Amino acid sequence: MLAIMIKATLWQIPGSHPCEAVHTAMTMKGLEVKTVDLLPVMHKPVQRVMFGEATVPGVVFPGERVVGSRRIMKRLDELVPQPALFPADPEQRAKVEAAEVWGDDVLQATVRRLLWAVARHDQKKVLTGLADPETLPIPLPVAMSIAKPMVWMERRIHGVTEETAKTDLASLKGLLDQVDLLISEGVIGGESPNAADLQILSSIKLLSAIGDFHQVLQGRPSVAIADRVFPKSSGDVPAGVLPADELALLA
Ligand SMILES: N[C@@H](CCC(=O)N[C@@H](CS)C(=O)NCC(=O)O)C(=O)O
Repeated sequence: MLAIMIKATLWQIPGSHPCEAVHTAMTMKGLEVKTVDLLPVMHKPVQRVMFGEATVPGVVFPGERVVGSRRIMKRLDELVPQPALFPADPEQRAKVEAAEVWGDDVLQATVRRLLWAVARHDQKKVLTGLADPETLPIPLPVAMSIAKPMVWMERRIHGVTEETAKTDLASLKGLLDQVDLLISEGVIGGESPNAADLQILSSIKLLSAIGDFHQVLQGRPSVAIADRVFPKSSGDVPAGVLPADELALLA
């Protein structure tokens, strides 16, 4: 039988964890993927016009536009059932869906706030370490010239304050323990990544790009699985951006 390849365009911020999750899911499903690469902050008006919501990822499928990583994962499974992103068994499916919701609402959001919290100490070091010149929509020196207002705006958009930075740093170990628990229970970490794997491990992969998080991540099974599911580098921000009092909160 002749398989028809579905063409779809992912509107993304390169390196954004939910965008990486969706990109990997689209590739797993064998879609022909094009990307439109946007800059943080500037993506908001673009996405609002394109998708009616101001966030990435958004996907243009033939004849329809879907925004939000969870909605996109569900739609992908309807359009191309194999390999499945959700288990057929209802009990297993419920567990994967619950883990996916936690991965989106709690882990993804915390990792995003942490990223901008770390960046507030050294915008250039963090953004240079995360940027991939191949997918950056503008030349790196131009991006660096607007790094400070960009990080300030992102902190405002996501409500990153001195208080949230401290609370999030102190909560990270517990969140990573929760990921380890999901692996030990077999909800994530199986042979073929499910929607919860993609949602959760894309956050772990982004965290692992930041040197100051290496110690709290060290030896965790989630790091090796994230590297398997997302083999491409997520960047390299040298350790030493966080001041000692904030680093201590990770212990
Ligand atoms: N949790 C949602 C939203 C993702 C999200 O917040 N993406 C960030 C970039 S990583 C964004 O677009 N932020 C802009 C905003 O919140 O207005 C999803 O997984 O699709």
